[in-house]
Amino acid sequence: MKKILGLVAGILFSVHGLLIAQQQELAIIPAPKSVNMLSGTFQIDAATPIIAATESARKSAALFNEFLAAEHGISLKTSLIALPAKSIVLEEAGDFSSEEGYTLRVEPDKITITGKKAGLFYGLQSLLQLIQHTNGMLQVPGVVIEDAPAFGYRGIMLDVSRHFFTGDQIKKVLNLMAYFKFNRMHWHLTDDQGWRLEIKKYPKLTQVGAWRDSTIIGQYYDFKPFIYDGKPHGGFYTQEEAREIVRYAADRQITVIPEIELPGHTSAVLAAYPELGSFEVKDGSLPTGTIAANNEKGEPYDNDLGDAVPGYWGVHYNIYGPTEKVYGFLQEVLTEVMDIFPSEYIHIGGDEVPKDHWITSEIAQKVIKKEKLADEHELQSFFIRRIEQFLNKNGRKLIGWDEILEGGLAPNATVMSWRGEKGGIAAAKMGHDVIMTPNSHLYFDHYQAADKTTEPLAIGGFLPLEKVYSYSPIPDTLTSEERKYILGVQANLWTEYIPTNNKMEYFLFPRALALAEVAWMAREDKDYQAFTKHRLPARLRELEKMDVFFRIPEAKVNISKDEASGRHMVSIDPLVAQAKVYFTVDGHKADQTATLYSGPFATPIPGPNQQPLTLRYIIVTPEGRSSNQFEAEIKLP
Ligand code: TNX
Repeated sequence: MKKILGLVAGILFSVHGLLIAQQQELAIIPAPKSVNMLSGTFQIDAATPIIAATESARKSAALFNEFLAAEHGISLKTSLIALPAKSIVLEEAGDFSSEEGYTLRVEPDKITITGKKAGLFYGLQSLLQLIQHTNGMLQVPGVVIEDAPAFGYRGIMLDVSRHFFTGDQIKKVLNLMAYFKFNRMHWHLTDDQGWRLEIKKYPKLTQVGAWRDSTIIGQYYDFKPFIYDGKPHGGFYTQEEAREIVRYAADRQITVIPEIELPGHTSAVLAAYPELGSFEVKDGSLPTGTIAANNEKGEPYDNDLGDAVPGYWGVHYNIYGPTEKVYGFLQEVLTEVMDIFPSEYIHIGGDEVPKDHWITSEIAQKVIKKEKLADEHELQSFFIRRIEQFLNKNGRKLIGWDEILEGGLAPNATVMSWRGEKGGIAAAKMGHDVIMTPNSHLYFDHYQAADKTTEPLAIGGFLPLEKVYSYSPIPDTLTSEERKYILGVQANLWTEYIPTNNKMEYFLFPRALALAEVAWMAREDKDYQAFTKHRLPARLRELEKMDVFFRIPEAKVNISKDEASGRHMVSIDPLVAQAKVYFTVDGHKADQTATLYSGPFATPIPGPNQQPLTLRYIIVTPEGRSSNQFEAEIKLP
């Protein structure tokens, strides 16, 4: 009897072990909150119906089908009513406990996803990530997943002003964002270097403001004076195209938040309408002594004298005048913006506003006196409050960069904390909502390697994957009451140095996958080792099939001493599944002529007083893309 019990226990134990092993094999990013493996698998084939009774479930089913067709070459039929056949059932449950959460149950004869509208969509994304192509069959392992996000705001900001990107490229990114359960796309539509949204009342915003003659080349400090490429650059979205993006995003449970910068970052606007600046334009020109061709410090914009949309970066001095004319303009612009974007939030920028023009502007100084404001900071706050009142009256909420705290925060404003977490902490303590997007951890325009010469030109900084992953949006210094104001996180992709689609994808991925886990998972559930062991390699392999030009990350390299031989053992595990590794240990270049890695190897026999050796390697993906050459030091003996 004892023996039998022992045997049963043994079997149970090994089944349990197997389930745990499988559990770790699931490659869903972001990893779900709770996973329990079941035995058996569900096989998807062309005869498997999707049962979807509600309209939104059918919409999500259609998108699921699009993905299946593109990646696995099959398309399923959707039925309104349950069928006797084994099927995928979408149960839209109005009383489900969470808006975005879902339960996904996979059994050999039935897959059931339960949740509200967004939850069903997310359940389907998880299901897509569970599908394994084995022996020509599409298999889904038996499992029960219960899942819900840690944060309600999971965003990525795309700057389309510094460089314009087509609607198709925006859609490609939206599609990927949805797949990893992001729900906000913050669209930075206006800045000094280009205005990108058609405004019917002010056609020159795009006729003039969307185009520049030339763009600076290289890093900002590479050439003094600057060198320009001599190529016109520009573009904009018609209102119809913007609406199409909004719809496309909404189908994927993403809200598009438009940003219309004020009162700074307005050179493109003032190139089109110089009378909206802080100085009076008389007879088409500005007062003498205030004009500079290059818009240097303290100089107003003068369109007639050759100022145009600038093609160089940095903080510009042009700002709106605090006038009724400007408020009227902004209200008309925002009215058109609100009509296109149903988003509750309207982002008004508010960052990096040098006050020099207001200091020397008679118009601005008069307002300061009349309104009894202490200084130009209070004038900015006064300006933003006017805009907030207008947005609130129209049922919208104002969100701005953390500089909107300076001179007094508008009463209902939400703060996007970018200069670290300071602004976010201050706002939360004042009872304002906060989105964390610190430039220490979430600026995706920063370099991905410490040695900048190995990477494509970027703005600066160093933001490796692991650092993104390590971020936690809730500062320890906040009380539990104050923590509730931290609504979530966002990465910002500024595009001064990102002019192509490939480069956009290179800077977004794989860092966006790390951010997906930061945004979705509870802090205590995150685990970088688990993330990089199986989930990331599987997803990167898939991203390659989806034609995403992600950066191929450094492999996991482990160097440990083998006590018996006194030599070191080196293992190199790439973070792209099925990728090849070629390496050298002789200090010379690694390319595809080098040794093909086939498993852990012993380091060379050390000579007397052996100096450390350098391991060099490259990673070549299954489709043949090669990584940068990476290095690691091997200390001997
Ligand atoms: C600061 S972050 C800016 C942007 C730049 C970015 C470059 C913020 C609100 N303003 O105008 O593009 O740095 O990293």
